[in-house]
Amino acid sequence: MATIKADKVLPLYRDMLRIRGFEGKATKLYEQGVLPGFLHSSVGQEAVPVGVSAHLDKDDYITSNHRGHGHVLAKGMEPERMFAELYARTTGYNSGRGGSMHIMDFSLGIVGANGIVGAGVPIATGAGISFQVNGTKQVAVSYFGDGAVNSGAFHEGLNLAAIWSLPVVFVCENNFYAESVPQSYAAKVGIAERAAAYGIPGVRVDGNDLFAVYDAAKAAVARARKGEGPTLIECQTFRWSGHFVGDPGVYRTKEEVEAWRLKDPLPRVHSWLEQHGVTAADLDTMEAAVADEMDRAAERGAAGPRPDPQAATDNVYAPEGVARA
Ligand SMILES: Cc1ncc(C[n+]2csc(CCOP(=O)(O)OP(=O)(O)O)c2C)c(N)n1
Ligand SMILES: [Mg+2]
Repeated sequence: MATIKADKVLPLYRDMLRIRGFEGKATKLYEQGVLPGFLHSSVGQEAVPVGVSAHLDKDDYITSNHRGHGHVLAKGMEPERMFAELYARTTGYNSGRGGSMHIMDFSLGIVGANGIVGAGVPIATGAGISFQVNGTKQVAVSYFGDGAVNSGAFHEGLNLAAIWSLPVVFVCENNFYAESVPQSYAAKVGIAERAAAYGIPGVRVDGNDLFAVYDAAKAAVARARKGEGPTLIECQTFRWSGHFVGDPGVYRTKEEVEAWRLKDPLPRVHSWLEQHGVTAADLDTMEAAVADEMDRAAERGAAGPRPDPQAATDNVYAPEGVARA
């Protein structure tokens, strides 16, 4: 039974629509060849960051991974500056230097997406140490995939957070594949079960069910804020696209992908809202407004200036005269 109140669900549905809208627009632009780099779409996984971020304040931190557009949108990033970043424009969140996989904004508590699988896990643990030392009530969330749980960084990050009861929530988006490798091939034990090895709670939820994610995250964030330590949440979900946009995805059957598309997280919330008094017309209006927002954001994002090639090494080397420790 979901603990969420009806008036809180509408903005969460909007957040899910915005993630889907952003990914859809970015995918189109990438396929047209106008966005540089690689693009990893999170379509199909929208319920996870929205259900988690519902419990986070602006000064809480998140670490993200290569499939992170949803994580950062749900934490408060604006699509226009995100598109500018994807277009490598100076008006992007990181002056066009980070791109999709290294986008960050400290003022929003987004301390980094990360292209290195598993690398965000100990960064969140480190944030947890700083919150504990400074005596704040902040919480750090680390989002990572099923591919990250077999990395050393995952083990070290969870173990340290566990022994020091750090305020961290570890959120695994188990979409059953790491590139082409099925999760069942990569490990003999389940993901939530691993929490027992660290002596912390581990829960497995339907990651396509906003309410299930919301409830699990609520408990985990509350526990972290009370100083009771970390939780591992395994959210079972699926990415509809290939690993990256353009991946032919020969390692999955059409039937498997289709079965997961039928478990689309968005219509579930749509039906719930209709059952709780929101009209289909209002939802249509919201959907159209989000589509329009993404079109405008992409257009404005693309309009920013390109970086000056002369500035390529700015922020790479310390200025002359700065003493080295
Ligand atoms: C340390 C490291 N090893 C390998 C890679 C190459 N790589 C990029 S994404 C990826 C798969 C990640 O899978 P998962 O963590 O399940 O996330 P998903 O793509 O499914 O969201 C791999 C192996 C990398 N970026 N970093
Ligand atoms: Mg995966």
